[in-house]
Amino acid sequence: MITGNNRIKRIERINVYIIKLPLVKPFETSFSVQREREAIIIELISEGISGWGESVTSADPFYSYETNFTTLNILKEYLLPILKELKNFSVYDFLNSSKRVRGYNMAKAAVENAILDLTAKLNSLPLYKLIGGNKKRIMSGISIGIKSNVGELIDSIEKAVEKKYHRIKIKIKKGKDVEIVKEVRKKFPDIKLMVDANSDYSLLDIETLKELDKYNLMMIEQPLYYYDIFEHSILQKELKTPICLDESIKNLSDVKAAIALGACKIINIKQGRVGGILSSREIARESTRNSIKVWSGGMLETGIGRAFNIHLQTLNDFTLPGDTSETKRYFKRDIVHPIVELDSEGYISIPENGDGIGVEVIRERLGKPILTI
Ligand code: OSB
Ligand code: MG
Repeated sequence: MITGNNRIKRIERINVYIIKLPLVKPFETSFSVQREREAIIIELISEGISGWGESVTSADPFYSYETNFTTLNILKEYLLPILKELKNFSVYDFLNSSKRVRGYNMAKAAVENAILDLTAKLNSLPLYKLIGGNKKRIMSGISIGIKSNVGELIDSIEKAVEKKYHRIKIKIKKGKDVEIVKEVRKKFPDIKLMVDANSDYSLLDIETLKELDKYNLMMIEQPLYYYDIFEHSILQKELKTPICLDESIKNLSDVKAAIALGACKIINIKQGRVGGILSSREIARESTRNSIKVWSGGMLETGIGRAFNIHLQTLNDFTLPGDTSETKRYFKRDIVHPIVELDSEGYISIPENGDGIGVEVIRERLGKPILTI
């Protein structure tokens, strides 16, 4: 388990890459249609060993106000210079020294992740052991985007059910909600099903959201605007279906506020959104202590970011299936191997191809660094 004793002498070199991977299929949410994953990848080198991290930001500020552009700026001007100054340091030293930079959780998480991968490798440990996880495999889940017609959606769900995904999430937005859920339920009365609105509704839509109570959904993810923690507490009192917060939760303080207000019953922890793996672990602990269930979300990450999500889910507090799907559902060609695949029971095994994140980065696919420090 990671302690302040897991120290790194110094970071000798830092490479930052930016890559674009086309998505196998466009991914439509209430806020955008995404056709490619543009990812910032960080490589930290110490004693000849590379630790890797990926920023979960995308090009546009539609999910979050952090974007690839803001991440690059914060990395270059603040976080990487802070990191370069540290000597004989632990991940906690980096987190403390970067506290002065307010916000930018996704940029901070990318660096924290790379430090954790490097720390694990320097200590010859797989990442999940370093962070105190102990599952041999984790559950899978799939997030299916908005489709142009219900038939297409039903086909996608059919395929996911065949693959044995442990739960299916469908994206909804205003006007593509109750009728669609009704059709899906008619076709699949028993599957574990949930919806994600990505903040498309307001309390004015309460009647529509209450209609969703009829369909035995595991949860409704982020129905209201991203900063509406209080409004979610009003909505939760009107709904039988649990609310799951995603965009609204950026740190432990948000979790405490959500719990105190009764704003949700479930939290989608995206490690990038909350500032990294260690913050996620704290949030998961606090949630469990307060009978709030958690799961790990995804941001269409490449195999690097996905590996962190998988290791995170080996912690016992992650009791619900997350948004971790097979690689080939996102990309034809990922930047790591091995790729993520489901076993015959729909589980995902923990990558252990070497220490740390346990996946090997295919360097040729990264191209040249856009920044070297
Ligand atoms: O809201 O969970 C979300 C993807 C991009 C941005 C936001 C979200 C998502 C997903 C897909 O739902 C999760 C994944 O499969 O990685
Ligand atoms: Mg979501």
